[in-house]
Amino acid sequence: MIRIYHAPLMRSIRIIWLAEELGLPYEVITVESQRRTSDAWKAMHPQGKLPVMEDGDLRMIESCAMMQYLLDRYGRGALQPSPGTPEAAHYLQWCWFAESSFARPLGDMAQHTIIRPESERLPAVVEDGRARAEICLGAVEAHMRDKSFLLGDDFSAADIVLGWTLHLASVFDVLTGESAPLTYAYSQRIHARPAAQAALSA
Ligand SMILES: N[C@@H](CCC(=O)N[C@@H](CS)C(=O)NCC(=O)O)C(=O)O
Repeated sequence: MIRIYHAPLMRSIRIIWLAEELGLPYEVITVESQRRTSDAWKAMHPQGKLPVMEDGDLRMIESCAMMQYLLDRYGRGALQPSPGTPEAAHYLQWCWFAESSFARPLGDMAQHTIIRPESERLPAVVEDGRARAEICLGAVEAHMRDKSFLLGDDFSAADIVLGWTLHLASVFDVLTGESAPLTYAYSQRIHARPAAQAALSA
């Protein structure tokens, strides 16, 4: 059984969404914020973060690595292009962009608005994060000009990776119908999928 350690709004949404798309059985374990500061949780995740995923004896941190594992182990070629092809190059590029470029400034915004205690929050970091996130959003908006999904006509796991990032971007009002209309419509479209709805309500 795949076990997904989860809390609302967190990247564990990506793993639940993918498991739903692939029709995989899984169990969600909700981890309250107090538990994440415990030594027991730090033994599960070295940074005390989420998500954590277990599949039998295997335990993983890093949401995109978990997704790639599930695709390779159970996906039978679904939701990702064949490795080594130009399509796979773009697939990898957008997965990495969504996590290592776009999610980073949004994470800084989250740290300094929600996560850290009020006394440690720096408004300048939030504003800087917003400006950096807007540049990333601009790149997605330009890309979506002639596409239904990141890779063209077909939905892929890269849309799930970016889907969570866009969800966070909407929470912080970086992504709106005015700021990036094409990306907004794309985000609405992918989040209307039953698998995304199941993940968002987990
Ligand atoms: N690159 C990591 C990022 C993990 C991460 O930042 N997780 C966030 C939730 S989405 C977290 O646990 N934040 C709480 C904190 O930083 O205290 C991944 O993709 O799994």
